[in-house]
Parts: sequence; C-alpha cells; structure tokens
Amino acid sequence: MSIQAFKMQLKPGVIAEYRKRHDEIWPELSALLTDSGISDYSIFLDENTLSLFAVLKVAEVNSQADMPHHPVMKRWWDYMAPLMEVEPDNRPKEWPLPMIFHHA
Ligand code: RM4
Repeated sequence: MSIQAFKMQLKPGVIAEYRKRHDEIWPELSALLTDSGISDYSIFLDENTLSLFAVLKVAEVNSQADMPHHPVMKRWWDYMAPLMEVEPDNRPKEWPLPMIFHHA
C-alpha cells in the first residue's frame, strides 16, 4: 500500500455543487475506485484558493493506470468538467504532492 496526494483546482462559485455531487457519488464510480485498488480517498478544500487537496491509499496490486480509459471515469470527468480546471480531454488538472512526513 502507498499513500498518494495531489491537488486539483475548483472553479469559482461552485463549492456547493461540487460537494453535492460527491455526497451523491455514483455507486458505479465508488465500485470502480475500490476495484482499482483505491481506498481511504478524501478530498479537502482550501476555501481561500479553491484548491482541492486529494489524498488516497493505493494497493500494491492496482489498476489505477487503467482508470482514465474506463467509461465510468470518463463520464464522471465530463460531468465534473464545468466545475474544475481540466485538461483538453476533461480529466481534472492534477498537481502531484510528494510526501514529506508520515506518522502511522
Ligand atoms: C473528483 C475528480 C477526481 C475523482 C473524484 C472522485 O472531483 O473528478 O478525478 O477521482 O472526483
């Protein structure tokens, strides 16, 4: 298992909608995350900068690399694109955050 963290960027004026969509996360997306080896996935918001901080656990054996090609993932990214800074293919822009300290 490893812990990964990265940043994403929310657009202005959409905090409530972003939260609502995650409160109502699609069961098929939850299943895809779990089946891909991802657990303990949290997203935190910096309300000053609208920066989203994501942290998650990734199993030793995982299929994280396949997720961007999965139809459910693509559909979610298309759905979320109006709320986030995205790449041309609608996946969210991600800035990796290297771990500096961990207390287990
Ligand atoms: C985020 C973003 C990420 C996804 C989570 C579940 O808003 O779309 O890519 O992993 O939702």
